[in-house]
Amino acid sequence: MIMERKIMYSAVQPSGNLTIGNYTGSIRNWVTMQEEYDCFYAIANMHAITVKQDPALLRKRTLELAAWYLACGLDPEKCVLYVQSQVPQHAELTWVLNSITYVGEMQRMTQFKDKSQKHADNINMGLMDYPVLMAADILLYMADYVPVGVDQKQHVEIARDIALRFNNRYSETFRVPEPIILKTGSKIMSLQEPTKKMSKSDENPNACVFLADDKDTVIRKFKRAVTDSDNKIAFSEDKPGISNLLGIYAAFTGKTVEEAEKAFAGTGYGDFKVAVGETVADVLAPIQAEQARILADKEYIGGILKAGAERAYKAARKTLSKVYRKVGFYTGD
Ligand code: ATP
Ligand code: LTN
Repeated sequence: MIMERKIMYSAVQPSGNLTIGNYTGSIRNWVTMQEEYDCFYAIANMHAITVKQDPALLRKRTLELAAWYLACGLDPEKCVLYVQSQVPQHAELTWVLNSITYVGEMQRMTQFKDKSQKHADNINMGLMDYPVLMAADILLYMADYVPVGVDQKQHVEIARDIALRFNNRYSETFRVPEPIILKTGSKIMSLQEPTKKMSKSDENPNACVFLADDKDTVIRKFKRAVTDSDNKIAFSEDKPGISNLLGIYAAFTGKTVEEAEKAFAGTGYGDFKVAVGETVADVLAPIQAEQARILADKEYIGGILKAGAERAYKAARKTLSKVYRKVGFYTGD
C-alpha cells in the first residue's frame, strides 16, 4: 500500500518587513516540514490588502518575501511556493464559504477586534472576512496541518469549524486541518511592550527586530528592550520583558528556556541583552546575505513563483470543482 503524504499549508502576508517572530513562529518551521510532507507555502497578498497598502510597495514586498522564503531554506523542488492572488480559486472558494459563515463568528475574532481598533477609519468587509479567506486557503489544498504562530490558532480553529460545517451540510468534502504550534518561538512579544505580540506592522521600529536588521541595529534594539528592574534573569508571568528575551534566546539557540535561565543566572540585564542580541544577529547574518543574493535575480524568483502558481492552481481547481458540484452550481456538463 502506498502511504499518502500528509499535506501542509501556511502563508505570510507581504504587509511589512519580516520580524524574528515571523521567522521563529512560522517560516523556520516550514523548512523542516518540507522533507516529510507535501507543502504549499503562499504569499498572502490578498490578506494584506485588508489594511491599506501602498501598491508599489506591496508588489516589491511580495518579491522580497519570496526571497526570504528561499533564503530561509524553502526549496522549490520540495514545496510549492506561490502568490495567493495568482490562484483565483482562493477568492472563489471564499465566496462559497462566506455563505456558511456567520457574521457573529467573524465579529468575535480577536484579530478582527484588534485590527478594527488599530484601523478604526478602515473597518472594511475584507478585514472581517479575513478568516474565511484563510479557511479557503487551507481547505483548497486539503491540508492536514497548518504551522503558524499562536496568534493564528483561532483562525485555524474557525477553518476547522467551516470545514466540518460544509461536510455536514453537503457531505464529506474537506479535510479538517490541525494547527501546528511549536513550544518555543511561537509567540515573540514586542521589545517595547512585552505584553503585546511583536508585529511587522508596529509603528515603533524599536518594538520589532526585523530579519533584515544588521548586527548593530539588532543589538541596539535588544539593549533598549523594556524590562523590569529587579535584575534577576528568570522566566515568570510577572516579568514579561525578561521572559520574552529568554524565549527569544531559546528559540535562536535550540536550548530550552530552563537551560537559558541557568546559562544566565547571576548575569546583569545589560550583559544579558547584548548576549541575546549577538545570538540573534549571528543567526540572521547568513540568511540576510542569501536573501540579498537571491533578490538580485528577479527572473529566478519570477520563474519559481510562476511554476508554483501552476502547481497550486491544479490542486485548487480540483477541490473547487468538487465544491461547485456539491453546492449545486451549474457546471455545463
Ligand atoms: P501584521 O502585523 O501585518 O498583522 P504579522 O507580523 O502579525 O503581520 P503575519 O503575516 O500575520 O505577521 O504572520 C505570519 C506568520 O508569522 C503567522 O504564522 C504568525 O502566526 C507568525 N507570527 C507573527 N507574529 C509572530 C510573533 N510575534 N511570534 C511568533 N509568530 C508570529
Ligand atoms: N493570516 C495569516 C497568513 C495566512 C495563513 C493562511 C496562515 C494567510 N492564509 C493560511 C496559515 C494558513 C497570518 O499569519 N496572519
